[in-house]
Amino acid sequence: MTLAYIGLGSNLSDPAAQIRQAVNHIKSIPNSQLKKISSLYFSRPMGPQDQPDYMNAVLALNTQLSALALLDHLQAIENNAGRVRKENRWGARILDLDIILFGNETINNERLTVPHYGMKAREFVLIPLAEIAQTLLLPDGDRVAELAKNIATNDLKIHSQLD
Ligand code: A4P
Ligand code: MG
Repeated sequence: MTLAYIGLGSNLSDPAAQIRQAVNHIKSIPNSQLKKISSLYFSRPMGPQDQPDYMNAVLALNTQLSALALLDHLQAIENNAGRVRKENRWGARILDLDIILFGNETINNERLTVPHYGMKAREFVLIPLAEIAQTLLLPDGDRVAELAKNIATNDLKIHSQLD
């Protein structure tokens, strides 16, 4: 069993509903159990500013799957939500599901970089993650609670509860 942390983001087609629906789909990933889920957060776009605001959340999933098998399930959920992959980096999306952490593993292959490459610079990842994992350490020893305390909030706000 591995405890994986998954970041959820949406800024199109009723983002709050997209995140809630994605949580339900994640609950039915085989050989896995949802352990914890953060609040749903309202967040300002990182990257191009000419796009709608986001909803973000982070959840903890206990899984017997490999990291790549988990990624396959998450990408199927993104595709079923109607996600269209575009060239523009950091652009608007119906649903983005990222593997933030996979146990204490460091993974670098053509499909996966774990820990997620942007996690330490993203308030919409660190703050929800710290909400559900106060004592968590990253593979490099950094303390999530400390990183979350020191990042600018950039207007990040709790919108509602997901559980
Ligand atoms: N991939 C590599 N590592 C991972 C990982 N840890 N988890 C690969 C998931 N996928 C990973 O993903 C492209 C490829 O990355 C996948 O095929 C997978 O093999 P993608 O989901 O198609 O691309 P992306 O997520 O659009 O990447 P991009 O454009 O770099 O976006 P980011 O970095 O994810 O940022 N502002 C706010 N407030 N909230 C947000 O959630 N999100 C973005 C997107 C921009 N601004 C935002 C937010
Ligand atoms: Mg992604």
